[in-house]
Amino acid sequence: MYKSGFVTVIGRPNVGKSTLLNQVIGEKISIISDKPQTTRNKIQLVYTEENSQIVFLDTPGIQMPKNKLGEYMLKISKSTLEEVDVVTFMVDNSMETGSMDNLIIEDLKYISTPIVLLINKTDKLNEEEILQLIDKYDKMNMFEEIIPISAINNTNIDKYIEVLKRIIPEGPQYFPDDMITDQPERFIIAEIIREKALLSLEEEVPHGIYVEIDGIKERENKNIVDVFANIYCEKDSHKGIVIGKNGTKLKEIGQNARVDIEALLGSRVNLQLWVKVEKNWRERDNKVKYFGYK
Ligand SMILES: Nc1nc2c(ncn2[C@@H]2O[C@H](COP(=O)(O)OP(=O)(O)OP(=O)(O)O)[C@@H](O)[C@H]2O)c(=O)[nH]1
Ligand SMILES: [Mg+2]
Repeated sequence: MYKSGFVTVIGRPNVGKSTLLNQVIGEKISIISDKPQTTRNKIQLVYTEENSQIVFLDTPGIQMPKNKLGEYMLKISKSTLEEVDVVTFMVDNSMETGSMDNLIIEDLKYISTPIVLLINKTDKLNEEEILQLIDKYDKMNMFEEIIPISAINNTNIDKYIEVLKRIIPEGPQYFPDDMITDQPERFIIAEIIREKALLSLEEEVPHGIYVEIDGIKERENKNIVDVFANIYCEKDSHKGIVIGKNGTKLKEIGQNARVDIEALLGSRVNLQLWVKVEKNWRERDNKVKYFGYK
């Protein structure tokens, strides 16, 4: 009997959803950073075994929207809840349930989809604290399973997969064995560049970044690929910050991104980055849509 199903992973920004899913599929597809709201789209990540296939949906962290981009992100995170076979709700190691977590929990009470709770970042907790947290969530009586994990250390992820394989229904293999994501190479390359920008930039600048791939060209007879990309920011003043003194910031972003893109493509890469300004694009519905968030 072949089993298959769709599993969405939701939770506050920064709890570790993308870290978990990269760990599960064993490749870095979803970008990760220590800044909230790293993931902006719904990304499918496919996990295939001999007798089962699980299609995971990585989603943007749920928070109160502050602009049009935020509204879009909230909508896609919530829209998956009723469409999937299992909802995974992830919280982190905080001993207090925050107000955003409480709002998500309220929403989850009204769905009929089975919910698995993952308590992540247990590498930061002792045994006693882990048991306390499990007990607290267990009393809510709404989770099919509660699993303490550490996404970064790969702790208990196998248990999570076992639980999912038990819950998902009999079904077909949706995607071929070797397919791990629905996202095109072009998207992953843009995301790698955005991740490196998140890594290198501080404060409000990284959240207003959008990366557009202008072209990917393989040079004839040479194992080298030219990648042309534009980094958009929201303000003129941000442009200077992204470029940095004597172009050092942009160079750092480019060098870090190139290493990852080379690993992804399996060839040498010549990466050309340009910085442009698209004033307050996150506030503008048509711009948010134009950039592909729809
Ligand atoms: N200590 C610890 N840190 C973790 C663990 N998992 C993830 N992190 C860190 O938490 C931060 C956020 O990780 P992400 O995977 O980007 O979180 P996310 O939930 O996808 O965030 P959004 O996309 O913004 O919603 C990163 O700095 C990770 O390295 C873990 O198990 N333990
Ligand atoms: Mg993420």
